[in-house]
Amino acid sequence: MPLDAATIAELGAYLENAQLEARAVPQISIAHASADMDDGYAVQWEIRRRKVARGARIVGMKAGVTSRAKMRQVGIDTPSYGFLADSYAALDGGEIEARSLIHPRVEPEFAFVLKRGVEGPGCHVGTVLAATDFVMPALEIIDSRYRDFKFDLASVVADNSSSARFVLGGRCRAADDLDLASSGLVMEKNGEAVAFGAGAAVLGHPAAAVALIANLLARRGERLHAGDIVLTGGVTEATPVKAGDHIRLRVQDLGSVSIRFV
Ligand code: 0L1
Ligand code: MG
Repeated sequence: MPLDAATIAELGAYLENAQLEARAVPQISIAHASADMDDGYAVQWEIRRRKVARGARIVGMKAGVTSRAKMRQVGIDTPSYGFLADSYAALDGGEIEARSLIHPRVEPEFAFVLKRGVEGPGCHVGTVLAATDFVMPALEIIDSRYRDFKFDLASVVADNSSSARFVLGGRCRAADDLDLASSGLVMEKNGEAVAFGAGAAVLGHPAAAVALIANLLARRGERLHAGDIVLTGGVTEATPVKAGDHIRLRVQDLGSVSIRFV
């Protein structure tokens, strides 16, 4: 039986407060063992509703767990989505206060910016490429609100797929100018290369992650919109960071993007 409306509201407040106070909490499935992925999305949309009611703008979406490396790291093999609020954006070459987060990790990603809305079901790589304005390199900073980064599918979906911050940078390029599946990337932490990969690690092609989000959104009668930023998910496993760390991502043909944790 799905979680009732009062429980969804309570869990939305529980997880959003944990985020705002940078405080780790037990995963929701401990108290709600029957919670499934749909319950998780109901809680995520409640968190989104709370933020929008307080004036937040939703600037796009993220795909989570779209590469084998990420699936192995978190022990979940079902991709998911989360939303990006305006306050999650950090400037390329800028700083993020580590103490505003619980236990941040950074992932190398591609960002698509859409010029047209994209709607499922039946959305595919071609639909996405035709609707894409440009592609950029992106760093996603994830921060599970759960103790020790431990969760199951329902819990992580409820927690907005660990969404916390993101940084866009480098060059904006038309997607059809690039062979994104073959695009290589290197992520450096404090000048040392810590992660290597190529676009194909993300569901065969990063645009497939955008299509996946559109198809999942369709189940709720929702869609991606013109102007949305869409992060396609970590190409490699996520790297833990702390105050003092500097991360730079270099992507073939797309330049670099960096952030410092202070
Ligand atoms: O962006 C991601 O792939 C994260 C999704 C949630 C799982 C995690 O926190 O690593
Ligand atoms: Mg990610």
